[in-house]
Amino acid sequence: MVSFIHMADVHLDAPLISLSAVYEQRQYDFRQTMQRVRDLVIAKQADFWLIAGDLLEYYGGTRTTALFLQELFASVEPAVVCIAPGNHDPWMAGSFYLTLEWPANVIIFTPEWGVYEFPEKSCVIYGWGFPHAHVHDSPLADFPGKLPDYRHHIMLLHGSVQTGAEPEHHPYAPLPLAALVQTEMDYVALGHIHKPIQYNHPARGGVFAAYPGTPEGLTAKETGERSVLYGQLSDSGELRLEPIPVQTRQIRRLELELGGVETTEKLIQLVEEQLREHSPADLLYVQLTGERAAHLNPPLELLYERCKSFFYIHFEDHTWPDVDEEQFIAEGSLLGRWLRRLRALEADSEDRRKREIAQLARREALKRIGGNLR
Ligand SMILES: [Mn+2]
Repeated sequence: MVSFIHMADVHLDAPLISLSAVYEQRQYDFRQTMQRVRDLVIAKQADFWLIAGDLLEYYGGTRTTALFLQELFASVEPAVVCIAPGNHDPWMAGSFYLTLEWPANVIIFTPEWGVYEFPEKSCVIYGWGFPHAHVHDSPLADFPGKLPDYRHHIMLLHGSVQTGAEPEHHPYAPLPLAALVQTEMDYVALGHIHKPIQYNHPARGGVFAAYPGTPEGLTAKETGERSVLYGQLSDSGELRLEPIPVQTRQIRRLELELGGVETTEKLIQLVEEQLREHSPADLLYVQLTGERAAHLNPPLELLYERCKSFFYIHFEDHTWPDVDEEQFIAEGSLLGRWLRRLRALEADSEDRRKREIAQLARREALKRIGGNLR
């Protein structure tokens, strides 16, 4: 049996747009998550710690974080740490992969396919790394083939699996699913896609390739529990794969419908009730939605002040003021003429972006009008 912990896309030292106020703490979170993964490698006595790229940002990655990794990796010995550089941490001049001396139990794959044999485990690990950020050809075209005389074959790779259903037209390191199948691996440990995806083998059935997703939410979209994959390959070649949550904090998105709320006090009450079930340690993205009373402009600054106990909270006002536009337009007042022009602008906009801007302007107008209604 061989076992592994497979992770990808932790993106250490990445710029965190919109999180500048908590940047240092958040970076510490990401490193703590790495420590949690390290603890898992040790607790499971995994043979391999597979890291499928986008580990430490090439641009912005710091020496101190690289040294943190160096120490972390040394601490899992005799487990072997395997890294396949991705588009955010390519194997190129100036990378810490080349400038630092890594512990003896660390393998870093390069733009030339690497094949590492572990005879005592009857296992071979194959891998490839990005030479620079913009690779748009399949690295599988140069795959040297699988070695004979070994029981287990594992591939580590950063790239975009292509099943034919992907919307992306110019993917990074495209990996046609059929070509992946042809490599005859027992398992392909993938990185690049930030959500977990598993691929079944078309002939054998069962999972043979997977993306673990990010271990710590990087963008507001990466909500909920974030995991690494614990894998066991039995001597008969059967794969058991188990996601294990490792995140330090969870990102949560919630919608708050403001219909029927007419006073700031009611609004605060509603917000506080809804937030009660969430941990103050999480990152919350709250969208205020629905058609709301025209005279109540959501007082966001006040909400932020009231929600200070949360590690990070972001409010976005998507409500629509319930001003009777028709009536204003029919009256022909100055405000009515303003609304009519904004509506015409919206209707005449050719592309989506212009239409959205016109709509935002109309919403802003309604806010001003609504705020002054008696
Ligand atoms: Mn990537």
